Amino acid sequence: MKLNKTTCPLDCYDGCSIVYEDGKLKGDKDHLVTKGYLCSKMNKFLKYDRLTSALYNGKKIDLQEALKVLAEKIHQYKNENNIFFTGSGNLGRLQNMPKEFFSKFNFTQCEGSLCDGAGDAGIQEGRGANLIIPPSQIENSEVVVVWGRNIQVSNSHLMPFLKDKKIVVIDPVENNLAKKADLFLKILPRGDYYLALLVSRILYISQNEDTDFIESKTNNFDDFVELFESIPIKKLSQKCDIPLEVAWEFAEMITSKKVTFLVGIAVQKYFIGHFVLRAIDSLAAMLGLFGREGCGVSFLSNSFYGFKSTIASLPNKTDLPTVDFSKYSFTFIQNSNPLVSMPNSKSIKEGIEKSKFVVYFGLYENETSRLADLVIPAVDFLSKNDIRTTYGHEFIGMMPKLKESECGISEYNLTNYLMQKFFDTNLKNEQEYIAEIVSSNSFSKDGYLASKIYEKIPYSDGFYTDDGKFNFLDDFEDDFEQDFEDDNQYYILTVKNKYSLNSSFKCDNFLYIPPILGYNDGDKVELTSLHGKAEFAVKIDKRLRRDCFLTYAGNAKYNYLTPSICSLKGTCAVFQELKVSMKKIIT
Ligand SMILES: Nc1nc2c(c(=O)[nH]1)N[C@H]1C(S)=C(S)[C@@H](COP(=O)(O)OP(=O)(O)OC[C@H]3O[C@@H](n4cnc5c(=O)[nH]c(N)nc54)[C@H](O)[C@@H]3O)O[C@H]1N2
Ligand SMILES: Nc1nc2c(c(=O)[nH]1)N[C@H]1C(S)=C(S)[C@@H](COP(=O)(O)OP(=O)(O)OC[C@H]3O[C@@H](n4cnc5c(=O)[nH]c(N)nc54)[C@H](O)[C@@H]3O)O[C@H]1N2
Ligand code: SF4
Ligand SMILES: [Mo]
Repeated sequence: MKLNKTTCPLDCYDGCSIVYEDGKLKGDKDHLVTKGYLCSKMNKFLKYDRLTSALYNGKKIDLQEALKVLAEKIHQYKNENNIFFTGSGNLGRLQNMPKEFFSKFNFTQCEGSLCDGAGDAGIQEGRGANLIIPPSQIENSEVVVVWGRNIQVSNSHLMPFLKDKKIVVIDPVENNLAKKADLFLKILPRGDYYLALLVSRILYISQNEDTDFIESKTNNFDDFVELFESIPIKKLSQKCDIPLEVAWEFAEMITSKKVTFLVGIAVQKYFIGHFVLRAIDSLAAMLGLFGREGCGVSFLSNSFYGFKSTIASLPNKTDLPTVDFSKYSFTFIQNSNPLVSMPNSKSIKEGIEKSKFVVYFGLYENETSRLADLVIPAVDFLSKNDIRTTYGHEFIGMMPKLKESECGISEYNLTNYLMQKFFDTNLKNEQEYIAEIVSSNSFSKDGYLASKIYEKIPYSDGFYTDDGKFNFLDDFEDDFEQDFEDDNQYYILTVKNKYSLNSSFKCDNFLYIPPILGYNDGDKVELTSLHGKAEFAVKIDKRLRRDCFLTYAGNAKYNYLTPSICSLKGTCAVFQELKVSMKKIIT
């Protein structure tokens, strides 16, 4: 790799390879997947306003002073309950570096996910390990089913790989890809589990299942059949709001073809999220779609699968989606904006306010940094050494240091400062941490490093379960609807936006509603859920179903409506496990 190449650090499927030249970021034309172009966020990355100074009680202080305050406060609270909270603003593995220090002081870390944990848990139950289909394999598919993933916005570098395929889109929103698709299923939000069962049932009725694959490579098929036969077919159709004839058409399109299902996080932002991925996997397994060229189900992978790192983890754990900051005396928040990105913002705000001393370590001023006692600016990915993997393709991204930074400090240097101050010792060299990750699980592919797991077609040697076989879904429970009996109740979506990356960059705070409700752009409304209230300005959006509203991730109000609970499996936040009622605010 040339020395001026690096990788986009942002939490995104694409993990773009970047060339840094003459102070500018450009796409790397040699990279097989990301092919020489960057998205608008990365093109403007160097222009966004940054934290330029450390702050203590709201006043600017010198970085060295800030580090001294940090050390004093750790010393002061070292025998109390303390937490290290980190997010995904930068996906570099060395973001974990401070754990090397905090592990020596009994700090707590969060376990679980704000993102893909529920789906990941479902996939692991069926397949034993959550692997993607590499884009080079997607290229060999005949039919691509885009299921709750907004490819053009959240995963745009995959678009060229979908050329000339039959496209099916399953989404409550008629986005641009849906408009051009061969088949569009405008599904009821949270209906994906039922659709997967409905289509499985149709395939079974029409005897289109792959009996050889089922017999030799799977367990529990009979239980799966019993499960989808236990719900009347009409009810399955109602629960996803997809007419039977459309479901038949979909079943026909995916029979005896090379089919890839590209599944996004939206289908699993629910309490039953793990069941949804298991049901989609079971549908695919019925068709024998695993371990074959151009076939399979690709969700967000566990991209670190097979890799090893010796960076410490912390002795105490708490569930991420429901973390209660008020329990901790010293709170260290890094690489995240929990006040906007965590569910139930009201309780997060109260918790952070109650914690005795809060440090914010990040790149940008934001809702969370404004609540912190001490703010420490980080340096960006160009000014530190790191490495990342990504959940959208098999390549590893090296992120060497390419320039000095005028302000801020890296996670490695901050940790090293604390190690010296408290223990008079140094961390091992950062290149050693990186080298051990690389050597644990990589191979050379087209001039780049890739995860060894993808040397072969995923699952071509069997599944990663105890007996090497796929486990069909065999049980299910769901009592969501019983909480919502009156009609003034709408589903509400929170989806990714082109111009923001979660709560970073240019966020959109509008509430999008369907035209049929008779509102106008700019009207002010109050939404109420079982968990909270929030006010929004409205925009009319013709792409929406009549029973469904939409907001974008990073909307500063949305999480005032969401529940502080974890998914049934996978310890995942459930950002769409709610319905809302709407009231116009008369001014
Ligand atoms: N530009 C941009 N790209 C990003 C991000 C970003 O913030 N901005 N964030 C990154 C991150 S952290 C992640 S996790 C990924 C996630 O990216 P995606 O997996 O694409 O997830 P979402 O944007 O949440 O939703 C995708 C689609 O699902 C639809 N949808 C919503 N609810 C349902 C449902 O119940 N069923 C079905 N079938 N569809 C539904 C939405 O309308 C939307 O079109 O994107 C990454 N890429
Ligand atoms: N309403 C709603 N909430 C959501 C979602 C949603 O769709 N809707 N999506 C969820 C998902 S999928 C995810 S992944 C999470 C993401 O949630 P977060 O991980 O909180 O991500 P961001 O909100 O983008 O905040 C990232 C912060 O990291 C900091 N940062 C960036 N680079 C660096 C660095 O190199 N070093 C340090 N120290 N800091 C850095 C920046 O200051 C930035 O403010 O949000 C979840 N929350
Ligand atoms: S945010 Fe995603 S699409 Fe944009 S440059 Fe980074 S990896 Fe590529
Ligand atoms: Mo995410």
